[in-house]
Amino acid sequence: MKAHDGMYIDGEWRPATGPDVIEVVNPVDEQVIARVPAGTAADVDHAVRAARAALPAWAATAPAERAARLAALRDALAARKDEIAETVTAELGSPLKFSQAVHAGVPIAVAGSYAELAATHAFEEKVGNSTVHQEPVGVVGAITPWNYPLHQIVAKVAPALAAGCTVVLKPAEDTPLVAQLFAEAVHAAGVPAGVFNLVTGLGPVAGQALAEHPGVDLVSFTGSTAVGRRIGATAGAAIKKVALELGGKSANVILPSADLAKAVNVGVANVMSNSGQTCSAWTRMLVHREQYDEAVELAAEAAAKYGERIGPVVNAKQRERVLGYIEKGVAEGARLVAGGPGSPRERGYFVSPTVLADVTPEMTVAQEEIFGPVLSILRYEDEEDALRIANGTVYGLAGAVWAGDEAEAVAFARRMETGQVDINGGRFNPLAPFGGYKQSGVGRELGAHGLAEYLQTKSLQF
Ligand code: TXE
Repeated sequence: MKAHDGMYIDGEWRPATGPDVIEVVNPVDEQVIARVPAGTAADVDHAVRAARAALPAWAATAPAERAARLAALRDALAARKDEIAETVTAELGSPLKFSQAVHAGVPIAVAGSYAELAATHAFEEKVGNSTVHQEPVGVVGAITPWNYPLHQIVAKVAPALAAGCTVVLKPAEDTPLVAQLFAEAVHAAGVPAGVFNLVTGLGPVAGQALAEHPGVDLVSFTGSTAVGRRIGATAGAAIKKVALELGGKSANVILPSADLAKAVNVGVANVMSNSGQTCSAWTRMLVHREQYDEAVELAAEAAAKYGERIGPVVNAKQRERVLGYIEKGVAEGARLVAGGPGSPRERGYFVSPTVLADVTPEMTVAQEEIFGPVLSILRYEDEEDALRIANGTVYGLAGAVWAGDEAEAVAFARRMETGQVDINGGRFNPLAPFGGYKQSGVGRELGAHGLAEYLQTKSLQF
């Protein structure tokens, strides 16, 4: 695939300062499909300087002008929707239909939502004898993962631009191609030079340099808890703002009054989608003991149907990690009812859609994020027990509740320690804030709450 051999800095593609490259591998056939430059601390420094230089003018633009640029960005992405889908399919391995609907469709919708929010948000309001101004935080360092590669970028860059911030993006090393395409779309949208900058590179090199750069005012990170903890500590020491979107171990609570077959089928689909590489995936299904055996049977059938329909996981390391968790689950006493740790194909980083039954709350597979197509089904005695299990991990990112009566589901959802809950299935809403309770993170993405992360307030008293 075609790739730029430089960094997008100050409105142009500039040669990288170092000789190192990153090989982009197609996870379906393990072939190298492109090479992109591995950025150095010097590249990061150039990008941060460009973003700082562009900040005063961009921060001073009228919100309507920023809204117009974001609308142009949405249109530029929409015009290249097929290319986005093909690029994500090539570097992430997801089926093309899914790439079109989700990997391309969702970020286009999110970009559009910020075009509207930039136009309608009250950046200034009167409070008694004061006016309160919302001003951009400054230069944003955005570090994104590979699982929803374009969505993760847009969910940070669009609100940052809407707020009047400038940005340096360090995308995941596994999926840099769609990030380069995004930079082209930003350029086509007429966003001024320096407002958005892209440095491809390795996490511990370019990512760390960006997180530690004194010219960055806010670090927005999505990825592993281990790296997030480090970035949070670095930001804390520098008294720098930070937004962290980390892992999850979300509960799918099926109350006895629910439509069991529907809840199980949608629950399985939710976990297998994107080969399980979704931080908000409902990886723990909680079923009442009297419905447990039926639910396990339904889930095993549903998972078996996925067979060849899901793509591989992103790389060999993730595959080993996921298979290791399946083995550990079985070793700790879980019962394998679908899939397993074997290789479904000779080539590619595939993992069979896997269902583990008889999982108990203290097992590793019920506590740690697996990030693969693996569902754990747990048994509960009564509602209080279900709530204890649902809230019994260090995470709190998402979840689901199913009940015959919506009000019953809502009452349960309100007691869950988690940032987002789908009621009887739910539907994606690009305006709904997304983010974690507990160790799932700090801050929110999407909608007005996502915009607020990139704003700071100043009050003038009269
Ligand atoms: O994440 P990393 P990995 C979880 C998931 C997965 C695990 C490992 O459980 O199995 O994390 O994935 C950059 N300083 N999630 O290893 O390393 C890196 O280059 C600064 C959950 O891929 O955290 C990439 O751009 N940056 C998740 C980004 O951090 C650093 C999505 C994420 O990579 C860095 C992905 C450093 N020292 C993984 N080291 C979610 N919440 O959606 C790495 N990076």
